[in-house]
Amino acid sequence: MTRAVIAVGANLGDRKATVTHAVREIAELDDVHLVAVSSFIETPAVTPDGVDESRPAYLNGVILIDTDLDADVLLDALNAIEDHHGRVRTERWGDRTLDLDIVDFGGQRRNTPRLVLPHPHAHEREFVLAPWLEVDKDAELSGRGRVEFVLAKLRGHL
Ligand code: A4P
Ligand code: MG
Repeated sequence: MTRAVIAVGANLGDRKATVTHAVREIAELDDVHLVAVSSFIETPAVTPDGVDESRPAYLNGVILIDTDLDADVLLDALNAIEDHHGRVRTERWGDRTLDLDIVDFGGQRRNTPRLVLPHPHAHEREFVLAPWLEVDKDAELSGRGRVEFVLAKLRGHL
């Protein structure tokens, strides 16, 4: 059994309905047990060029699961849920009805074209770290340390 952290984001359509359905669909996957769901917060869109207030804002949150699936099988299942919500991949970091990223998978490190673990941008994203910390006070980001401190550093408190 592996504890995994999944970041959920949506910035198009009925965002609240989409994230609610997505969480339910993940919870209903075989070999997945839903452990916790964070609050969902409204966050300005981040693009490779920085924050872009002209784009629709995101609703972001994090869920914790325990799973017997391998990380790449879990990713397939998450991609299928994204597709089912009408996600169309056009531009990188573009607007999307639903984005499901594996932030952490039992602390594993992986660097393949399909799957990078932990998620390469997790440490620089308050909209990932804050909800994660909310559901796990002892959260650790592999290679970066305690999420509490990574978040404090990001906020300029350390
Ligand atoms: N992939 C590799 N590692 C992972 C992983 N750990 N979890 C691959 C999920 N997918 C992973 O992703 C491209 C490919 O990444 C996938 O095919 C998968 O095999 P994608 O979802 O198709 O494209 P993307 O999401 O546009 O690209 P990328 O680089 O994954 O972007 P991010 O990091 O997902 O960022 N602003 C706010 N406020 N809130 C957001 O949630 N999200 C993004 C997307 C940009 N700006 C945002 C937010
Ligand atoms: Mg993604």
